[in-house]
Amino acid sequence: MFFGQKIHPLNFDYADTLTVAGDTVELIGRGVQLRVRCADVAEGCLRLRFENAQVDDSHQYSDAVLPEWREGRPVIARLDTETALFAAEAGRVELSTTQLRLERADFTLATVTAGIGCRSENLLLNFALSDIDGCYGFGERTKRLNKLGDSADCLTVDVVAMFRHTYSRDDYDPTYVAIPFAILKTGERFLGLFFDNPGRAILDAGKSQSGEFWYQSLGGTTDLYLVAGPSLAEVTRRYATLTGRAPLPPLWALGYHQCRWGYQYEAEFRELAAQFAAAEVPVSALWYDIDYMDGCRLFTWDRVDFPDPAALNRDLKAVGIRAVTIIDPGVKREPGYAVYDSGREQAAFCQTASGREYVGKVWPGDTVFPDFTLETTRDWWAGRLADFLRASAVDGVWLDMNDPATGYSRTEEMRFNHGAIPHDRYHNQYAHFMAMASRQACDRLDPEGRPFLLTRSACAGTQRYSAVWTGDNASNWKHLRMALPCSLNLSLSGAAFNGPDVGGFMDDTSAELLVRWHQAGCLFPFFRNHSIRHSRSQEPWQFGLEPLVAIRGAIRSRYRLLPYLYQCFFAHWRSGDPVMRPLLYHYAGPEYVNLDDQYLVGDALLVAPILHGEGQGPEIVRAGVKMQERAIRLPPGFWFDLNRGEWVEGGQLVSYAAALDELPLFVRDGAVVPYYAGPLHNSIMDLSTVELHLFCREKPARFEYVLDDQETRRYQAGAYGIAHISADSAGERLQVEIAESGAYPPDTVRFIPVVYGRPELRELEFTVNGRTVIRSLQTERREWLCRQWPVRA
Ligand code: MIG
Repeated sequence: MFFGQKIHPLNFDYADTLTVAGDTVELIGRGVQLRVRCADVAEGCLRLRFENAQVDDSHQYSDAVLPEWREGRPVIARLDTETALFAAEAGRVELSTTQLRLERADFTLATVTAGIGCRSENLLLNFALSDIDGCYGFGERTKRLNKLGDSADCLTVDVVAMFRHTYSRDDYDPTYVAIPFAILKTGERFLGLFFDNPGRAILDAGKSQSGEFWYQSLGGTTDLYLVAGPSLAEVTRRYATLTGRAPLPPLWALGYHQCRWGYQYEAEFRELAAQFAAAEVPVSALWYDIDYMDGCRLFTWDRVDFPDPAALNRDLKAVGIRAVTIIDPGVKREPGYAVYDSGREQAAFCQTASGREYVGKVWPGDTVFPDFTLETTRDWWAGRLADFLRASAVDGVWLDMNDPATGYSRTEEMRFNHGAIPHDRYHNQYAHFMAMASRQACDRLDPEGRPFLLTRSACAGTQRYSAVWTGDNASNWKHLRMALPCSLNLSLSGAAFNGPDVGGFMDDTSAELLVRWHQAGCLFPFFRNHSIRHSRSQEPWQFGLEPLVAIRGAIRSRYRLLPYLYQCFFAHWRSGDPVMRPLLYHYAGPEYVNLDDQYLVGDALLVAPILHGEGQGPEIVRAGVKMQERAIRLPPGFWFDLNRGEWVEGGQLVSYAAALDELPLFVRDGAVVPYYAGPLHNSIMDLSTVELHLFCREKPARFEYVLDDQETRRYQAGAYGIAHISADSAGERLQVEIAESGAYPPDTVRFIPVVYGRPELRELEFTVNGRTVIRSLQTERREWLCRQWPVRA
């Protein structure tokens, strides 16, 4: 089957009889023998299991759903004339021979008349899209935020290697990540459909047939989870409950990362650290791409280029720069090479149907692939990887080529469990199990600390083990533009910790593109500059002073806002709310349905980057300065423009012109933004003093600031506290109260208020854990994006 092709609904077979026995409904017809069962899983979440008798193995291979929800409470089916009824807690399901109907107080969804079909081992679920006016999720995708009228092939692929001709386009499909999750919207009510089947599947939201939503699986057992809203936030949170949330990363991983394919010598890394220092640009990690290895052999270093990697990495760490190395799954097939030999001894590698080691061809030449689905292999891998990380003082793991990429060697020959399990059962989950095994390595290395892993490929649930980057993009404006909806949908699909290659990976970037990409990307959950070998270098200083100043401004803004970002990650871990959100996450109205050229970070920051270059869109010249112009949708209420230092009234589309060093960035009225005001020393950041930027024009502000050690996993055992912050103003006085509670020693963080209020505010009453200080508000000047404007502290 080619990409983009679907199975015509008329090529499916449909049932004509239905029987009910206990919790099982059976649909039978020519070419159809389908068992359907229903279970209440979690609150607001029910599962319909579709077992097609023509699939020779009905085992559910997916690891997406957390173990605690896998069983569920079976719901007994009742027959009512021709229709089977499941009265589940999370909704009422009606099933006839060819039709499915779900009813909840807040959402009704039904298939079309011929809505459930089978075709050998394929399954079709065909929902009527009546009243549906938006569709989101779909994992990592190109194109726009709203997937109505779009389709997705859920098959993980090394995109550029397989489809060279697509690489600079912005409409290719598939991608590196497969998450068959769709969020449907009708009016202001949402419902999630998670088609849990790790095999290849197609989601088609009215592209091939308008008014119809097709789910087509190409094999295996499908569990359809209905994930209740009614709000988008509730759907997203419930999906995160079901499949897991990203654990907290170490603080350094939220900083700026510098990567490039082609960094090759120890001296280059030392030079980079010096250049960052000279340019006064903070950087939290330097990355080693494949060139560090000895002939691309895993867990080795080229000892000519890197005589003492551990010493190098320790030196970097001493100045606050962490080291991350790329780790590919492919092991060089070379008798005598210890990793190969020991893996072979353990029967750790994937095999063909007849039990030969499956061989692919990737960077090291002939390559074998660990079968990460086996616990024994994960154990072996974790040991090897942990030893490597320890010996070379590496802090983070970058998992690439795990789609899996096998070169010219046909991937389907790669089977699992010693050749017993066909490839497609685990194809989309290859990276997932690799990430699981690699996280295990980090756990061994440091059972107390927080690992940082980044993966290219992923499926539903992989967020439990690793962050995701969106793969090989290109240095062009279309790809910059596309990065926003792509990361937004990925965020709605559970992968909260994600981001693109900033600056663009392939082709040569330009000064302007590099600047705008840093501005657009500096508040994404993951922020890394990366480029392909032989392309134009794109470190922040590569294009001279003016671009450097602008890029530095964006990067420094991120560091200033790091405490806020950290809180967003903590909030994600607690509630499942993504870090990066489309506006429709918080605002109701048709104007937000397709809005994807601006985004929110948490619920307070609105980022509306410039996404076009000179000569490509509206621009003006003001006082001799060239500016790019765009429209910004500001939701109702007041917004503080952090770029210009002034309040703007929302509820309107504003036109905004931004010079090269300007990023349109707004904070909503009623927000508290924790801010780091100390010295910028790469990843070294002391958060024992935090400024609280209080945006209180008309609205009271509320915030829960989580207090924890920012380093260990003790938070998972509840070792954190919460500082409940409230700010209310009356007349000339602003009253700020902080009350700490929970399992963290009180008064360990010193909070300093910084007020953005109405002009008539004169006095601040500041109470921390019952102690009150009253003082008058004075004006001071502050740096933000390298601009100066007054605030009151
Ligand atoms: O075939 O390691 O997406 O980030 O620089 C290319 C080299 C392999 C693909 C990754 C890219 C990385 C590159 N890798």
